[in-house]
Amino acid sequence: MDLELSLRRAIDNKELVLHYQPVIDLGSHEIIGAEALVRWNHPEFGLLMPDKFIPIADETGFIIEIGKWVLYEACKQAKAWQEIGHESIFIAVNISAIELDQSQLINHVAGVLHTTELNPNRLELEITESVLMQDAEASIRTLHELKQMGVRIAVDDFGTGYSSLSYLRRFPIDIIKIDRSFAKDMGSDSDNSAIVTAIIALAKSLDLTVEAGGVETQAQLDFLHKAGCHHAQGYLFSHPVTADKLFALIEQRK
Ligand code: G
Ligand code: G
Ligand code: MN
Ligand code: NA
Repeated sequence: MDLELSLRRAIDNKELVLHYQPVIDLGSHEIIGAEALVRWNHPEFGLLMPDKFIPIADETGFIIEIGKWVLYEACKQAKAWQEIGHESIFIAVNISAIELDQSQLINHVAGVLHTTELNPNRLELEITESVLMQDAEASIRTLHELKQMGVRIAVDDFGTGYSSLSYLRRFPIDIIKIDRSFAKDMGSDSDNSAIVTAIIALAKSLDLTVEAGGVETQAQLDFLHKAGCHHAQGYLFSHPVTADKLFALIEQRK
């Protein structure tokens, strides 16, 4: 069975689905947003996770089509949540290297915001630190165009790449997402605790919002709260879930 061939038909056959993982505000403990994470409901293999097909999609260029679909679905869903009473919910969407690199990205984003009527500042685009650094000058130009539309930019997997502080200052970014690998041992007397504390201080000195990923325990949450982290995500709050389940969680935590 050729995944590449069936991937081409996946969108038309409505086999792609989005799951949503909540983002929690550490001050209010409310759900303030969600990250859209794509899955492929494969007719033979069942629910496939992105690591099984995003690399193929990247190689074949099909990621452009998938990315367009994800952006549209995610913004439409965010608008729906807003219309049923959660006006300030934001949606975060992951953008891969190939998507960032193509000249149509700006037009796609503008088109989707127009069609869905989602407020641009309720859309957050997540780009990994290493992707941003591949061609830093080109990234800076693209990010400036996105910022001009009012979209917010998050640096994903922060701490795993090699961005220098001087570069970080030149990127027009809003949010730093600390990579989930740093959550391990957090709170105990470990290197990870020191790194997380330093990243939070750095983010604050640059006036950025800082979000921690991979939070699985109350001890990790307590540490982050004390360290002044703004937002968190992780299995402690919820795994990625369907849109309906996410809505129920939002209502529950209010
Ligand atoms: O839950 P999880 O297995 O969904 O996500 C694994 C990885 O796949 C994450 O690093 C995430 O950034 C990536 N990913 C998930 N959804 C998308 C998507 O819609 N587009 C892109 N480019 N990457 C995604
Ligand atoms: O790289 P990115 O942050 O875009 O991808 C999110 C990925 O992280 C998804 O695969 C998601 O399932 C996973 N994830 C989210 N929360 C946790 C967590 O608390 N622990 C672990 N181990 N993985 C998580
Ligand atoms: Mn992400
Ligand atoms: Na991440």
